[in-house]
Amino acid sequence: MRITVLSGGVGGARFTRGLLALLRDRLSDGAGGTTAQVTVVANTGDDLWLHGVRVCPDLDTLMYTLGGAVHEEQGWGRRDESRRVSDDLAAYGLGWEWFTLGDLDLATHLARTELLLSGVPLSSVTARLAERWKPGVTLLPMTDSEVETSVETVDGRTMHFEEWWVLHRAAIPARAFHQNDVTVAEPAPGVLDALADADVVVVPPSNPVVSVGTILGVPGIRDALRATPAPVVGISPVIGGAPVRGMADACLTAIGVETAADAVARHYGRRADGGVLDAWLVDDADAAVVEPLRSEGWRVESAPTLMTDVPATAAIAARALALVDRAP
Ligand code: GDP
Ligand code: FO1
Ligand code: CA
Repeated sequence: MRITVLSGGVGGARFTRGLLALLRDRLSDGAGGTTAQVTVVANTGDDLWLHGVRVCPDLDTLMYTLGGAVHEEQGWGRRDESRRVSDDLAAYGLGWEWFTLGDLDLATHLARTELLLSGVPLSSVTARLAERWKPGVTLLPMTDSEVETSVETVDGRTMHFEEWWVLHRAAIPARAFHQNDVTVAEPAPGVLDALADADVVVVPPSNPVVSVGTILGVPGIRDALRATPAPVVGISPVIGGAPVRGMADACLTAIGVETAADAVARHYGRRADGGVLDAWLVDDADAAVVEPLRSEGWRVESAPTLMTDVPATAAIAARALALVDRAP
C-alpha cells in the first residue's frame, strides 16, 4: 500500500508518526516495520540561509520527529540540545537572538550545506541525511529550488516568513504570502510519481496556508493531486474555531478564509468542484459542520482529532483512511 502525505512541520510530522504506528500494526513486515510505503512531500517555504548554512525547518522537524530525535515539547530542533555556538555567535553580534540554531542542529545544517555546495540537489541531500535518521518514509522536499516564503504585512513591510512567525508571532496582520521564484520551480524528483502512484493521498492537519498551500503552489503539484486516481483525504487543523497550536488563524485571515473546520475544507475544495480533496475529517467539536458539508456533496465525518499521543494519532489516521475506503 502506497501512501503519500503533504506535510509542513509539527502537525504533519506528528500525524505521520501516528500513521506509521498504524501501518506497523496493521500491515506489519514481521520485523517491526511495515510493508506499506509512505512518501512525505515537505514544505520548504520556511527555509532560510543563516550564518552561511541552509536551514530547512519542516524537513528537519519531519526527519527528527520520525527519527526519534526531536525536542518533543518544542516540536522542532533536537532533544538534549545545547547553545554554545549560538551564544558565541551572539558575542560577535551576529544572527538573531529570536531565531537561533542549537549545536546539534547546526551539524545537520553544516552537513546539508556541505552537500548542497558540492552540487547535490536538496532531494538527494535529504535522502542522504535520512539514511542516518531512518524516518521510515521517503522524505521529499516539494522542490529542489529555493522558494522561500516572504510575508507582506498590511502596513507595507515584507519580511521572511520566520521573522513574521517567530519574532512577531504572526501578530502583524499579513496581506499576502509569496514564495520567491516559485513560478519557475519544479516538483522535486519523485514528487509527481508519489502523487500519481499512491493508493491514497493524505493532507494531514498541517497549516493550510503556509504549509500545504505552499506545497500546492509549486507548479504541477496541485494538478497532480487533482489528477491522481488515489482518493485524497484531509484532516482539519482547526478545532472549535481555533488552530490547535501556532498561528494558522492569522494565515487563514490573511487570505480571507474563516478559521473554521468547514471553511478550511471549502478553501481546499472538493476535487469534483475543482479542488483537491475527496474527503474531510473534522474534530467532534465541529460535528455541527458535518451535515451542511454533506449537503454540499462532501464525504465528511467527525472524530477525535487531537494528536495527544501516538496511539491517538494512529486512530485518527485509521479514521481518515477508512473515510476513503483505504483502512489498512
Ligand atoms: P508547522 O510547519 O510546524 O507549523 O507544522 P504544520 O504546518 O505541519 O502543522 C501545524 C498545524 O497543525 C497547526 O495549524 C495546528 O492547528 C495543527 N495541529 C497541531 N496539533 C494538532 C492536533 O493535535 N490535532 C489537529 N487536528 N491539528 C493539530
Ligand atoms: N522557532 C522558534 O520559535 N524559535 C527559534 O529560535 C527557532 C529556531 C529554529 C531553528 C531551526 C529550525 O529548523 C526551526 C527553528 N524554529 C524556531 C522553528 C520554526 O519556526 C518552525 O519549525 C517552522 O518554521 C514554523 O512552521
Ligand atoms: Ca513550517
